Amino acid sequence: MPATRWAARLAATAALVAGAVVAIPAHAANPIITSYYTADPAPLVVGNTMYVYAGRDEAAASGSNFLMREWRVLSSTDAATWTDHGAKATIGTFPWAGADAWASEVEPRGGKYYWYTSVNGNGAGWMDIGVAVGDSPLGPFTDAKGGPLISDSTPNSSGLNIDPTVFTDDDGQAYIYWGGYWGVRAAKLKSNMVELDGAVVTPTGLTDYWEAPWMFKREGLYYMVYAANDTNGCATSSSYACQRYATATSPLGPWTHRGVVLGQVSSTTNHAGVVQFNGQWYIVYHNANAPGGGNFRRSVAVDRLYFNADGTMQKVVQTTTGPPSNPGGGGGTQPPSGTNLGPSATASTSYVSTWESLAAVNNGGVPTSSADRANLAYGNWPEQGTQWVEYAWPSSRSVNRVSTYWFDDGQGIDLPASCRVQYWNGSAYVAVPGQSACGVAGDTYNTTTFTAVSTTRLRLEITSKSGLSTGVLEWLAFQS
Ligand code: FUB
Repeated sequence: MPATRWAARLAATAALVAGAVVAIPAHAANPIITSYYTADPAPLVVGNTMYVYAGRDEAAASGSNFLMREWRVLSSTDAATWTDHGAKATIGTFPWAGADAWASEVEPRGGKYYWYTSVNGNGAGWMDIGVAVGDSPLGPFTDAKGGPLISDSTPNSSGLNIDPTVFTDDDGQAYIYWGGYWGVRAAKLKSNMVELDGAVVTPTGLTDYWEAPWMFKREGLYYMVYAANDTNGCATSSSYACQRYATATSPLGPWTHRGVVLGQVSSTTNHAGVVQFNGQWYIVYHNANAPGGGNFRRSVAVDRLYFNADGTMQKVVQTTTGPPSNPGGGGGTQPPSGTNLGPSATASTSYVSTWESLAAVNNGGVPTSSADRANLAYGNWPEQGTQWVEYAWPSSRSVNRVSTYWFDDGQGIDLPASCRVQYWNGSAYVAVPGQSACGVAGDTYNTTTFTAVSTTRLRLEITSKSGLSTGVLEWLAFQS
């Protein structure tokens, strides 16, 4: 957030509105809740539920600074319809703190949920990182430490100790990144989640970092999404911000900047979290779009996030509708489980219609029907007969199963008559050995199994019905 707005510190607030609130169904649109103002969302998926932890903006319409005293929780089982669980932590959760319930994030470990918060600790300096702990995603949460986890007295801490993001790697090591005023910092966390493990480091490569980091991992690659406020492709003025992102092959970097994933929003601040839920990727962020909203009266929004085949992210399309309902375990066919090598492959085809997109086949979309173009569609109209799509990897992959969700636009593109799977054996394309039937059913995943092949190229050969063309919404290729 722009430095000019940090000048005035808020008076300590006392009256805290704690916890138990009956769940209230919210509506399916952006912002996801408009009965009060919410900011700094942090999504967390537990089972079939996405929780969003968010601060509450209570500034008056004429307010010129933040008034934030509590953190709220919302949840959804379809990413479209939200339930408000009320305030599950407040400044009072931290007896040593006095004001400013700023950005937070919850990280699970060992059946407990650790809620890392930015809060004014009444000590030297201004903001600290606190941590509360609860036995469920909805708490109840209590102070886990009796004092700040990170403060101005932490060696090499940020110029402003706010905006924690906590990430746990596959080996169980947890990391915390945080910091405002262009000062990003990182450290390992001990397995107790309430102590730093070793020195605070200053990560490199997070170009134009301003604040609000969010870390996640996808297909072996680490991602850091963060707010920047430069005017070099990010925001129209440094009073506003965008979300840039960087990737790394190890959790403490070095990072490689990749570009802007979320453009400027209608509030000056820009704060986001990224999560995979029911097979699709979402970005949860805030703007000023609720009625009466503003820079200190922000509201949380959710939109779909798409990855390209090379792992880069497409720039988010900010909507007022929010994503379509994507329920888990009902209402839609879930993709088969396993390690899908499709997104890491380069796709090619014998033909793609200019208005369709080959990127559809491996962009990780989860169609709700064969007519669902929400995640793009590959089609080869007006070509007929046998066409193909292919995946290529830079080195051999061992594959023993594919699953295809066919596209049917009810016009010139129909379900195919037949299909078969081939691979490059080093000198020719040949049928994969022992393949089971290549299914052509609509509105579902058609899975074909075969004896594992080690190859750099896998091909799906598709033969149309007479007089029709064919298409694919998603093609999954599973590591054996
Ligand atoms: O909500 C207060 C502060 O504004 C957050 O900590 C920053 O990330 C920015 O969104």
